[in-house]
Amino acid sequence: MSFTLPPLPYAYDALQPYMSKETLEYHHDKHHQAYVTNGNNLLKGTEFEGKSLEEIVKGSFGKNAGLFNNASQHYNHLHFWSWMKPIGGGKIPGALEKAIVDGLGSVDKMKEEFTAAGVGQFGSGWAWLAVKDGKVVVMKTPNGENPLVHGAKPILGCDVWEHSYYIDYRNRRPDYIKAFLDHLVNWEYVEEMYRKAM
Ligand code: MN3
Repeated sequence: MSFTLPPLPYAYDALQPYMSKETLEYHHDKHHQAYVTNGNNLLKGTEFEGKSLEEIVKGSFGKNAGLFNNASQHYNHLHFWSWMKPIGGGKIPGALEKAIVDGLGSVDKMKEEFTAAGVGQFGSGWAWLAVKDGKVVVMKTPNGENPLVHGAKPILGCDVWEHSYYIDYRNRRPDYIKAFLDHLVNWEYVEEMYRKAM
């Protein structure tokens, strides 16, 4: 299997004003494309050829840093585009909301912890909601790492690399994460991943 870059699931200008056309053009067409191109080059001739993306991410972690970084970022970004939608945020589907309340106390508490994780990730990385030991937890990871390599399953991730927000928010990462949670998250897709993770 080789990596391919699917088109965005919405128009480049569909997430405005919270995420601009320019950000999505750079982030999807340049950054994500680079992970796909580099990942395919690094995959050639390795034991991971023919494996699924998830198997490549888990198997290359700690063994083949170049391949891992690109494969993991490909995985993260594939989901990241679907974790957002036009007029997102809003009501969280019931079963997922219950799991969030069970794991983290309340929806407000979840948003607070998720924001703190994203703001507190020094340098590049991701803030996550993940399922670990049957519970919804908040995590943060550096660079391209994701919960899959830390014994958990990601159900929502926010890219806090500067390329994800600098054009629209400059240095205001907290404002970007707030806009992501309040106006961009596709909670139906989060719930779909939650169901698969349980
Ligand atoms: Mn990115």
